[in-house]
Amino acid sequence: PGPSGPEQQGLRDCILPSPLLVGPVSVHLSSPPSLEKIKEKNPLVTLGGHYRPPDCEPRHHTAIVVPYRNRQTHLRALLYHLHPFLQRQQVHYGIYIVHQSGNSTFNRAKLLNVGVREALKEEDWSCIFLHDVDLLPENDHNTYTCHPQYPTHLSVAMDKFRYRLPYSQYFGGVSAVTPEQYLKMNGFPNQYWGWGGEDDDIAARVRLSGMKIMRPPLAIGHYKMIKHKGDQGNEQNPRRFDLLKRTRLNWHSDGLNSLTYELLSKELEPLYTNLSVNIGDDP
Ligand code: UDH
Ligand code: NGS
Repeated sequence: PGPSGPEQQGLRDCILPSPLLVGPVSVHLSSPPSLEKIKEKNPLVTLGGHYRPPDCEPRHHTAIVVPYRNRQTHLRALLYHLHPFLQRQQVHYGIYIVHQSGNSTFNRAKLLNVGVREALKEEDWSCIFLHDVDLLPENDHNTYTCHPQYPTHLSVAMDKFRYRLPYSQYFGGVSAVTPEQYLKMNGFPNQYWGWGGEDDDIAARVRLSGMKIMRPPLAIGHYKMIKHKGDQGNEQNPRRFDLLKRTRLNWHSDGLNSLTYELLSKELEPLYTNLSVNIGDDP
Protein backbone atom coordinates (compact mmCIF):
# COMPACT_ATOMS: atom_id res chain seq x y z
CA PRO A 1 0.00 0.00 0.00
CA GLY A 2 1.58 3.24 -1.18
CA PRO A 3 0.88 6.82 -0.16
CA SER A 4 -2.74 7.89 -0.57
CA GLY A 5 -2.97 11.69 -0.06
CA PRO A 6 -4.14 13.71 -3.06
CA GLU A 7 -0.64 15.07 -3.73
CA GLN A 8 0.84 11.60 -3.76
CA GLN A 9 -1.88 10.45 -6.11
CA GLY A 10 -0.81 13.25 -8.44
CA LEU A 11 -4.23 14.88 -8.65
CA ARG A 12 -4.39 17.92 -10.86
CA ASP A 13 -5.23 21.33 -9.41
CA CYS A 14 -8.96 22.08 -9.39
CA ILE A 15 -9.97 24.32 -12.29
CA LEU A 16 -11.08 27.88 -11.52
CA PRO A 17 -13.86 28.79 -11.79
CA SER A 18 -15.23 25.39 -10.92
CA PRO A 19 -16.96 23.68 -13.89
CA LEU A 20 -19.65 22.50 -11.46
CA LEU A 21 -21.14 25.96 -10.82
CA VAL A 22 -24.76 26.53 -11.79
CA GLY A 23 -25.20 30.28 -10.99
CA PRO A 24 -28.51 31.33 -9.39
CA VAL A 25 -30.16 28.68 -7.23
CA SER A 26 -33.63 28.70 -5.78
CA VAL A 27 -33.63 28.63 -2.03
CA HIS A 28 -36.64 27.11 -0.29
CA LEU A 29 -37.22 28.15 3.26
CA SER A 30 -39.98 25.71 4.18
CA SER A 31 -38.98 23.13 6.77
CA PRO A 32 -35.55 21.69 5.91
CA PRO A 33 -34.89 17.91 5.95
CA SER A 34 -33.52 16.06 8.99
CA LEU A 35 -29.77 15.95 9.64
CA GLU A 36 -29.81 12.26 8.62
CA LYS A 37 -31.36 13.10 5.24
CA ILE A 38 -28.87 15.92 4.70
CA LYS A 39 -26.00 13.54 5.46
CA GLU A 40 -27.39 11.02 2.96
CA LYS A 41 -27.37 13.71 0.29
CA ASN A 42 -23.75 14.58 1.10
CA PRO A 43 -21.97 11.22 1.31
CA LEU A 44 -18.47 12.66 0.85
CA VAL A 45 -18.68 14.93 3.89
CA THR A 46 -16.55 13.46 6.68
CA LEU A 47 -16.90 13.60 10.46
CA GLY A 48 -16.85 17.16 11.79
CA GLY A 49 -18.33 18.53 8.56
CA HIS A 50 -15.19 18.43 6.42
CA TYR A 51 -14.92 17.96 2.68
CA ARG A 52 -12.22 17.76 0.00
CA PRO A 53 -12.93 17.54 -3.72
CA PRO A 54 -12.24 13.92 -4.64
CA ASP A 55 -10.98 14.45 -8.19
CA CYS A 56 -8.68 17.45 -8.00
CA GLU A 57 -6.33 19.21 -5.62
CA PRO A 58 -8.20 22.22 -4.14
CA ARG A 59 -6.58 25.66 -4.26
CA HIS A 60 -8.64 26.99 -1.36
CA HIS A 61 -9.03 25.83 2.24
CA THR A 62 -11.98 27.53 3.89
CA ALA A 63 -13.32 27.27 7.43
CA ILE A 64 -16.93 28.38 7.91
CA VAL A 65 -17.49 29.75 11.42
CA VAL A 66 -21.10 30.19 12.59
CA PRO A 67 -22.01 32.01 15.86
CA TYR A 68 -24.84 30.02 17.35
CA ARG A 69 -27.43 29.51 20.06
CA ASN A 70 -30.88 27.96 19.88
CA ARG A 71 -31.52 28.12 16.11
CA GLN A 72 -31.92 24.43 15.25
CA THR A 73 -34.19 24.85 12.24
CA HIS A 74 -31.99 27.59 10.81
CA LEU A 75 -28.94 25.38 11.26
CA ARG A 76 -30.55 22.54 9.31
CA ALA A 77 -31.50 24.92 6.50
CA LEU A 78 -27.95 26.29 6.39
CA LEU A 79 -26.33 22.84 6.28
CA TYR A 80 -28.80 21.67 3.65
CA HIS A 81 -27.89 24.56 1.34
CA LEU A 82 -24.24 25.16 2.16
CA HIS A 83 -22.79 21.66 1.79
CA PRO A 84 -23.78 21.18 -1.88
CA PHE A 85 -23.02 24.86 -2.61
CA LEU A 86 -19.43 24.54 -1.34
CA GLN A 87 -18.92 21.20 -3.06
CA ARG A 88 -19.86 22.75 -6.39
CA GLN A 89 -17.18 25.37 -5.76
CA GLN A 90 -14.57 22.60 -5.26
CA VAL A 91 -13.07 24.09 -2.14
CA HIS A 92 -11.67 22.12 0.76
CA TYR A 93 -13.83 23.20 3.71
CA GLY A 94 -14.94 22.58 7.27
CA ILE A 95 -17.99 23.92 9.13
CA TYR A 96 -17.64 25.05 12.76
CA ILE A 97 -20.69 25.88 14.85
CA VAL A 98 -19.70 27.97 17.88
CA HIS A 99 -22.40 27.44 20.46
CA GLN A 100 -22.63 29.97 23.30
CA SER A 101 -23.53 27.81 26.32
CA GLY A 102 -25.71 29.06 29.16
CA ASN A 103 -28.09 32.01 29.25
CA SER A 104 -25.70 34.93 29.32
CA THR A 105 -26.27 37.76 26.83
CA PHE A 106 -25.35 36.69 23.29
CA ASN A 107 -22.01 37.95 21.96
CA ARG A 108 -21.64 37.33 18.23
CA ALA A 109 -18.19 38.87 17.72
CA LYS A 110 -16.61 37.06 20.67
CA LEU A 111 -18.01 33.74 19.41
CA LEU A 112 -16.44 34.49 16.03
CA ASN A 113 -13.07 35.07 17.74
CA VAL A 114 -13.39 31.71 19.47
CA GLY A 115 -14.32 30.00 16.19
CA VAL A 116 -11.34 31.44 14.33
CA ARG A 117 -8.91 30.41 17.06
CA GLU A 118 -10.30 26.88 17.38
CA ALA A 119 -10.54 26.29 13.63
CA LEU A 120 -6.92 27.35 13.14
CA LYS A 121 -5.78 25.00 15.92
CA GLU A 122 -7.21 22.16 13.85
CA GLU A 123 -6.08 22.95 10.31
CA ASP A 124 -4.04 25.44 8.36
CA TRP A 125 -7.10 27.16 6.81
CA SER A 126 -6.25 29.82 4.21
CA CYS A 127 -9.61 31.57 4.59
CA ILE A 128 -12.12 31.97 7.40
CA PHE A 129 -15.78 32.72 6.74
CA LEU A 130 -17.89 34.41 9.42
CA HIS A 131 -21.38 33.25 8.65
CA ASP A 132 -24.73 34.02 10.27
CA VAL A 133 -26.86 30.89 10.59
CA ASP A 134 -29.92 32.44 8.93
CA LEU A 135 -28.35 33.51 5.62
CA LEU A 136 -28.56 31.27 2.56
CA PRO A 137 -26.49 32.13 -0.52
CA GLU A 138 -28.51 32.22 -3.75
CA ASN A 139 -25.74 32.18 -6.37
CA ASP A 140 -22.76 29.83 -6.36
CA HIS A 141 -20.63 32.26 -8.36
CA ASN A 142 -20.28 34.00 -5.01
CA THR A 143 -17.16 32.01 -4.15
CA TYR A 144 -16.32 31.14 -0.58
CA THR A 145 -12.64 32.05 -0.89
CA CYS A 146 -10.58 34.99 0.39
CA HIS A 147 -8.99 37.98 -1.30
CA PRO A 148 -5.23 37.73 -0.63
CA GLN A 149 -4.91 41.32 0.59
CA TYR A 150 -8.21 42.54 2.02
CA PRO A 151 -11.20 41.24 3.99
CA THR A 152 -14.33 40.47 1.98
CA HIS A 153 -17.97 41.21 2.66
CA LEU A 154 -20.13 38.66 0.83
CA SER A 155 -23.74 39.32 1.83
CA VAL A 156 -24.07 42.53 -0.18
CA ALA A 157 -27.57 41.85 -1.52
CA MET A 158 -29.92 40.38 1.07
CA ASP A 159 -33.60 39.93 0.31
CA LYS A 160 -34.59 41.81 3.48
CA PHE A 161 -32.69 44.87 2.23
CA ARG A 162 -34.31 44.50 -1.19
CA TYR A 163 -31.08 43.08 -2.62
CA ARG A 164 -28.98 46.17 -1.87
CA LEU A 165 -26.50 47.23 0.78
CA PRO A 166 -28.40 48.90 3.65
CA TYR A 167 -25.50 51.39 4.04
CA SER A 168 -22.06 51.62 2.47
CA GLN A 169 -20.06 50.46 5.53
CA TYR A 170 -22.35 47.48 6.26
CA PHE A 171 -20.25 44.41 7.13
CA GLY A 172 -22.85 42.13 8.74
CA GLY A 173 -24.13 38.73 7.69
CA VAL A 174 -21.38 36.89 5.84
CA SER A 175 -17.76 38.06 5.63
CA ALA A 176 -14.32 36.53 5.21
CA VAL A 177 -10.72 37.07 6.31
CA THR A 178 -7.41 35.30 5.86
CA PRO A 179 -5.53 34.46 9.08
CA GLU A 180 -3.07 37.28 8.23
CA GLN A 181 -5.85 39.85 7.81
CA TYR A 182 -7.42 38.66 11.04
CA LEU A 183 -4.14 39.14 12.92
CA LYS A 184 -3.58 42.55 11.39
CA MET A 185 -6.92 43.85 12.71
CA ASN A 186 -6.46 42.18 16.12
CA GLY A 187 -9.49 40.01 15.43
CA PHE A 188 -12.93 41.18 16.53
CA PRO A 189 -14.17 43.06 19.60
CA ASN A 190 -15.07 41.00 22.68
CA GLN A 191 -17.14 43.71 24.38
CA TYR A 192 -20.36 43.81 22.33
CA TRP A 193 -22.96 41.96 24.43
CA GLY A 194 -26.39 41.86 22.81
CA TRP A 195 -27.63 42.94 19.39
CA GLY A 196 -25.98 45.48 17.10
CA GLY A 197 -22.82 47.39 16.34
CA GLU A 198 -20.27 44.58 16.46
CA ASP A 199 -20.25 44.28 12.67
CA ASP A 200 -19.70 48.04 12.35
CA ASP A 201 -16.80 47.75 14.80
CA ILE A 202 -15.27 44.99 12.67
CA ALA A 203 -15.63 47.17 9.56
CA ALA A 204 -13.91 50.01 11.42
CA ARG A 205 -11.04 47.70 12.39
CA VAL A 206 -10.52 46.84 8.73
CA ARG A 207 -10.02 50.54 7.94
CA LEU A 208 -8.01 51.37 11.08
CA SER A 209 -5.55 48.57 10.33
CA GLY A 210 -4.91 49.96 6.87
CA MET A 211 -7.09 47.63 4.83
CA LYS A 212 -10.32 48.03 2.87
CA ILE A 213 -13.39 45.91 2.20
CA MET A 214 -13.71 43.85 -0.98
CA ARG A 215 -17.15 42.89 -2.29
CA PRO A 216 -18.66 40.74 -5.04
CA PRO A 217 -21.02 42.42 -7.55
CA LEU A 218 -24.55 43.03 -6.24
CA ALA A 219 -25.98 40.66 -8.84
CA ILE A 220 -23.96 37.78 -7.39
CA GLY A 221 -23.98 38.46 -3.64
CA HIS A 222 -27.64 37.47 -3.24
CA TYR A 223 -28.79 35.95 0.07
CA LYS A 224 -32.12 34.92 1.53
CA MET A 225 -32.54 35.56 5.20
CA ILE A 226 -34.74 33.17 7.15
CA LYS A 227 -37.28 35.41 8.83
CA HIS A 228 -37.32 35.36 12.60
CA LYS A 229 -38.04 37.48 15.67
CA GLY A 230 -35.39 38.95 17.96
CA ASP A 231 -33.90 36.26 20.22
CA GLN A 232 -34.21 36.11 23.97
CA GLY A 233 -30.81 36.97 25.42
CA ASN A 234 -29.84 39.09 22.42
CA GLU A 235 -31.66 42.33 23.14
CA GLN A 236 -30.43 45.54 21.53
CA ASN A 237 -27.22 46.65 23.18
CA PRO A 238 -27.75 50.21 24.46
CA ARG A 239 -23.97 50.70 24.79
CA ARG A 240 -23.20 49.99 21.15
CA PHE A 241 -23.00 53.63 20.05
CA ASP A 242 -20.59 54.53 22.89
CA LEU A 243 -18.46 51.48 22.11
CA LEU A 244 -18.33 52.41 18.44
CA LYS A 245 -17.01 55.87 19.31
CA ARG A 246 -14.06 54.20 20.99
CA THR A 247 -13.07 51.60 18.39
CA ARG A 248 -10.15 53.77 17.31
CA LEU A 249 -8.80 53.78 20.86
CA ASN A 250 -9.71 50.21 21.79
CA TRP A 251 -9.00 47.99 18.82
CA HIS A 252 -5.36 47.43 19.77
CA SER A 253 -6.19 46.25 23.28
CA ASP A 254 -9.56 44.49 22.78
CA GLY A 255 -9.67 41.62 20.35
CA LEU A 256 -7.70 38.51 19.55
CA ASN A 257 -4.99 39.54 22.05
CA SER A 258 -7.44 39.84 24.96
CA LEU A 259 -9.65 36.84 24.17
CA THR A 260 -10.44 34.46 27.05
CA TYR A 261 -12.98 31.64 27.11
CA GLU A 262 -13.52 28.11 28.29
CA LEU A 263 -14.02 25.41 25.68
CA LEU A 264 -16.59 23.06 27.23
CA SER A 265 -16.73 20.48 24.46
CA LYS A 266 -15.82 19.82 20.87
CA GLU A 267 -17.97 17.27 19.11
CA LEU A 268 -17.38 15.95 15.61
CA GLU A 269 -20.90 15.68 14.25
CA PRO A 270 -21.49 14.18 10.79
CA LEU A 271 -22.18 17.57 9.17
CA TYR A 272 -20.31 20.04 11.40
CA THR A 273 -17.95 20.47 14.33
CA ASN A 274 -19.80 21.63 17.41
CA LEU A 275 -17.80 23.83 19.77
CA SER A 276 -19.57 24.56 23.05
CA VAL A 277 -18.05 27.47 24.82
CA ASN A 278 -18.40 29.49 27.98
CA ILE A 279 -17.57 33.07 27.00
CA GLY A 280 -18.69 34.61 30.31
CA ASP A 281 -21.22 37.38 30.68
CA ASP A 282 -21.68 41.10 30.22
CA PRO A 283 -19.75 42.52 33.21
N1 UDH B 1 -27.54 34.09 16.85
C1 UDH B 1 -27.93 32.85 17.36
N2 UDH B 1 -28.76 32.80 18.43
C2 UDH B 1 -29.24 33.92 19.03
C3 UDH B 1 -28.84 35.17 18.51
C4 UDH B 1 -28.01 35.23 17.42
O1 UDH B 1 -27.54 31.81 16.83
O2 UDH B 1 -29.98 33.80 20.00
C5 UDH B 1 -26.54 34.14 15.74
C6 UDH B 1 -27.08 33.63 14.42
O3 UDH B 1 -26.03 33.09 13.68
C7 UDH B 1 -27.60 34.91 13.79
C8 UDH B 1 -26.50 35.88 14.20
O4 UDH B 1 -26.14 35.48 15.49
O5 UDH B 1 -27.75 34.79 12.42
C9 UDH B 1 -26.93 37.33 14.15
O6 UDH B 1 -28.00 37.59 15.05
P1 UDH B 1 -29.43 38.13 14.61
O7 UDH B 1 -30.10 37.07 13.82
O8 UDH B 1 -30.13 38.64 15.81
O9 UDH B 1 -29.13 39.33 13.72
P2 UDH B 1 -29.93 39.66 12.47
O10 UDH B 1 -29.39 40.99 12.11
O11 UDH B 1 -31.46 39.73 12.93
O12 UDH B 1 -29.84 38.52 11.51
C10 UDH B 1 -32.11 40.85 13.11
C11 UDH B 1 -33.56 40.51 13.48
C12 UDH B 1 -33.83 40.78 14.91
C13 UDH B 1 -33.71 42.26 15.14
C14 UDH B 1 -34.03 42.65 16.54
C15 UDH B 1 -33.32 43.95 16.90
N3 UDH B 1 -33.93 45.09 16.24
C1 NGS C 1 -27.10 48.79 12.05
C2 NGS C 1 -26.45 48.06 13.19
C3 NGS C 1 -25.74 46.82 12.68
C4 NGS C 1 -26.77 45.95 11.94
C5 NGS C 1 -27.44 46.74 10.84
C6 NGS C 1 -28.53 45.95 10.12
O1 NGS C 1 -27.77 49.89 12.53
O2 NGS C 1 -25.16 46.11 13.74
O3 NGS C 1 -28.03 47.92 11.39
O4 NGS C 1 -29.48 45.56 11.05
N1 NGS C 1 -25.49 48.95 13.86
C7 NGS C 1 -25.75 49.53 15.04
O5 NGS C 1 -26.74 49.29 15.70
C8 NGS C 1 -24.73 50.50 15.55
S1 NGS C 1 -30.74 44.70 10.64
O6 NGS C 1 -31.51 45.48 9.68
O7 NGS C 1 -30.24 43.45 10.05
O8 NGS C 1 -31.53 44.41 11.85
O9 NGS C 1 -26.14 44.80 11.38
